[in-house]
Formats: sequence, C-alpha cells, structure tokens
Amino acid sequence: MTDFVEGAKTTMLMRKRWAAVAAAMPALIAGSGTAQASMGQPTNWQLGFQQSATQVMDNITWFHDFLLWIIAIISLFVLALLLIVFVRFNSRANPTPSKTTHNTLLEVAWTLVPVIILVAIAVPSFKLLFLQLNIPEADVTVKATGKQWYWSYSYPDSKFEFDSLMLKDNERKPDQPRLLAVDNDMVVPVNKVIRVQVIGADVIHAFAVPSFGIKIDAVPGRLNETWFKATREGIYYGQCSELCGKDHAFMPIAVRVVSEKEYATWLEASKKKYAANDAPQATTLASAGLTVRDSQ
Ligand SMILES: [Cu+2]
Repeated sequence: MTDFVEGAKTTMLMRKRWAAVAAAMPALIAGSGTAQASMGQPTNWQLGFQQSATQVMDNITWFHDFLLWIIAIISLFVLALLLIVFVRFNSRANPTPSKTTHNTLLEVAWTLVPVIILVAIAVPSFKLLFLQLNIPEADVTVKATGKQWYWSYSYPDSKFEFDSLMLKDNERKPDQPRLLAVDNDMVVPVNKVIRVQVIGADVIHAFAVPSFGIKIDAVPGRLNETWFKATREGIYYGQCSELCGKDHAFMPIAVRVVSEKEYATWLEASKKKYAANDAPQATTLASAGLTVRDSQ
C-alpha cells in the first residue's frame, strides 16, 4: 500500500512536467502552420490548414486545434504512465508486487474523465455540424457540375452556364498557381450566402475548397447542397476530391470572391458572353468532341 501512495506522488510530479511539455507542443505545431499557410492556396512547407475565409472554416480550424490539445495531452499522459510502470514497477525495482486489485475512487475517475472529455468534444462537434448542414437563406445559387475532367458552373437565377478548365503551363500568367488556375473562375460576391449545388455528370467527383471549409461529393443523379459565405475578397482554390479518372488531378476549382459591384458587372458581362450556352442544363464541349447532359 505504501508503494502505491509513493507511486501516486511521483505520478503527480511527472504529470506536472509532462503537462508543461504538452502545453508547448500544440502551440509550436499550430504556430508554424498559420505562419506559412497563405490565402486561398497551399504553400511550400505548409503545416496545418489554409487560411480561413468563412465562419465555418474558422470553426473547423478552432475545433482542429482544440482536438490537437486534447490528443496531445492524453498521449503524453499515457506515455508518462507507461514510463512510470517501466521504471518503478519492473521486476528489479519492485521484486514483490503489491496485491492491490481495486480502488473505487480510481475506477470511478477513469470512467468519468473519458466521458467528460467525450462530451467536451461532442458539444462543439455537433454545433459545427449544424452550422455546416443548415443552409441559410441563399443570396446566390451556383450549380457546380463535375465532369471528366473539368467543372461547369451554372447560375440558375441568371440562366447561364460555362465550363472551367485548368490552365496549362504555357497559358498561365506568372502569378497564377500551377495545377490550380483555370480559364473561367466561379465568381461570387463577398459577404453573401452562396448556395452551391453539386452534381456529377458522369462519375463521382467531389467539390472542395479548403479555405471555405467545404467538401461535398458530386454524384450523378443526386443533387447535393452546401454553402459558404466568404468574408474576404480574393481567389480561393480547391480540387476535385474523389478519385474520378485519369485527369482527376487536373480539374481544379477556382472561386473568385469580389465586391458586390464587381459581381454585378461580371454577371451582366457573363450573361452576354455565355449566351451561346443559353440552355443551362446542357453543355457542349466541342473541343473534346463531347456532349454531356445532366440528369435533370
Ligand atoms: Cu473529379
């Protein structure tokens, strides 16, 4: 019994030391990530997420950091316990083991503490899920159709549709990122709720933009919905996130968030520019010799 109490004292001391290390670790990891991640696209040696541009992504980032603290502390605590067992209770240091089998307080604690931790995780987790899944009333609706291997964006309220294809190396301007820049960006106004309807025309694709915290499958015959409200202007890049065929890596998503005035100008110009595609449900990609018709 004396051994047990002595062990507990050491545990307390070790716990304190490990807590100090644990406190420093996630801050280091998270700190280097935020410093490197740039707006709307990945950067070299990036750790952590891309910079957030929506409330949903702010929440995802917070939740990620919160979980990182919890798992780091738990892992270090378990490691500390294991080390104590190795050092204090091996056959040389502790030749006559204690016969103690039950300790009510300890057993209640190791049942309740994990329950409390899980509840502490579940509350913000469900809050975040509801924020993502409850689509607020939309200001603009854009329908993104995943095709082999490019995206088409249709603006049902304004009745036009266009294709968005990746720029090849010889088509890119120097400031445009490789494998991410496209010929026709999806354009949306800043600080407005954008409802994104997502569907696949041929196989399953997935529409994902990390800075907005959105990722949703584009399934043929099923119209999926998600939303975002970008709080900052800029270009935000994403990629198809469902292995969809040979050019899966070459069908990027580029969303340009602009002021309301610029959006209105773009909308008027686009209505004329894409008037040739005036049947929004059917797209012809002459260059590929391909005609794709949505299931709708
Ligand atoms: Cu795809």
